[in-house]
Amino acid sequence: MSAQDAAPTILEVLIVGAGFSGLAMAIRCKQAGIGPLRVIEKAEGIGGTWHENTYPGAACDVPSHLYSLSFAPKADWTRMYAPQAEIRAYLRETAERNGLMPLIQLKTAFTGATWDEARALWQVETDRGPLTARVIVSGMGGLHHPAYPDLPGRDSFAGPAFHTAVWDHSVALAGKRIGVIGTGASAIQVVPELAKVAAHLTLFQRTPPWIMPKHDHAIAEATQARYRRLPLLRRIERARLFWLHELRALFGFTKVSKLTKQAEGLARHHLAKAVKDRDLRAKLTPNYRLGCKRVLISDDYYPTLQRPNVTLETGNIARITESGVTLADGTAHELDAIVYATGFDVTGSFARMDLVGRGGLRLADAWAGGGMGAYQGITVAGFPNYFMLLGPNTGLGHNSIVSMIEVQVQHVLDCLSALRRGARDIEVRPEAQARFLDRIRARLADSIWQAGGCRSWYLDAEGRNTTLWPDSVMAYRRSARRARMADYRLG
Ligand code: N01
Repeated sequence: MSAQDAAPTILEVLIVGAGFSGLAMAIRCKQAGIGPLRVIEKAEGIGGTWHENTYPGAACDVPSHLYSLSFAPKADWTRMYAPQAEIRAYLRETAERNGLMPLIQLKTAFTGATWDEARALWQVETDRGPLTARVIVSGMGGLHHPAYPDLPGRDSFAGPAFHTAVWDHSVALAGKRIGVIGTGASAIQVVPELAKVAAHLTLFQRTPPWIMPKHDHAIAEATQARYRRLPLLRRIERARLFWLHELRALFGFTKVSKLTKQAEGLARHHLAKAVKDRDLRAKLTPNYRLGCKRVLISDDYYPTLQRPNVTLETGNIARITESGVTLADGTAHELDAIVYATGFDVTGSFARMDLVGRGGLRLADAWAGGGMGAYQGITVAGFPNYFMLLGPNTGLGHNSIVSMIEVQVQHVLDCLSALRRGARDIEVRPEAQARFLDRIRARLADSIWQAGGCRSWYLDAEGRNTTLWPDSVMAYRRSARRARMADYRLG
């Protein structure tokens, strides 16, 4: 029976999104015997970002054994950095193994929800009809609404043009003149793959990224077998990787420091080793502090830019035309296809949710003055029984996001326990939220994202960082893993 057929009248917990965070929450709820439970997912498959981002070369830039759920281990990751298809398969297998499939309703987009004070329930709107739930847990994340550049003439291009996050697999790009706009994490993965098949690839760079070596490699079958036989070994490997990444935050990489200079030296060395041509190297050298944008890792990006069929274009794009891209200086690049590797509308994707809480308060209005913000990045005063996984200020620049998700899942479970003990609703106290936000905003004031001389999706239109956690994962664990009931009001 499908989730729709089995529709209970009132769900105890509605989880939105069947990616890493939604699945983690569902597994933990199921293990705790919480129900009726439902997961709705707008896509036609499981995996969230790993279902949607299918561009050639898509892979994770966090090591596989770290980028997986601690309570759903996988011994046989085939590479140090897993390719997209393997992560998507892992998430599907995890859902199946934990009996989640009957609870997941695909092709169902959450469009909004209104708090019904009299019944202490959320009236939820989806594009497949309404639902009623006592608790909503959002596992939507922020990186799922593709951002397209606001360039004149964008619709006039005659050939195929699409975003990395919505790859059009019906378009054969082999032998074509391809233009790629953007040089972020998605671009540096897709460009080497496209360059292998393109007649010519022109990469339009506005800002060069800082890039470190990746050292990706296959994990030998003997190692996989050892991890299968000896789970303790795999756990040690995971812990080793965690601390290796965590050290960056513990040593102050969230600030401009002496270490920033040293890391920049390493990245420059990587560039100098890979690119001998002085002019090309100059174009690829960032003019802002390392860490201000996401630090990228790649072994094949710099070599790709030196292929005879690749051009790195650093001139400003003036417009898109019917036949390609024209620069501000008048240079015209004739193209057969354009790939937008231009990232995501993060702030917009949260604001787009039509969430109406207590007393008719809209989430967009609650955030209108100071920008997005939530207690522990998880819940907002005025929105009882509503929790976010990977909400504001809980993204990471230095470690696996999965470790943040696991902290948040535990926090939400604590809140759900309070409801199970008889409370009608649970809502964070405004003063606790204000204290939390003051604390992290003070830490963010001189962070590298603000002081590093760059702009990125980490910052909102007013230049506030409402996306990243300004400290280590361990600090977040201490702050958020257990829900302090003194910070909550139980109704
Ligand atoms: O997007 P981005 P992304 N004209 O926003 C350029 C995650 N991720 O999809 O730097 C010209 O980083 C823009 O230029 P600039 C990860 O969290 C993870 O690559 O603003 N260029 C930039 O170069 C990551 O941080 C993995 O000057 C324009 C690029 O487009 C996040 O997703 C893999 C432009 C956008 O880069 C987003 O990464 C992939 C314009 N008008 C992604 N507008 C993993 O491996 C934008 N740009 C886990």
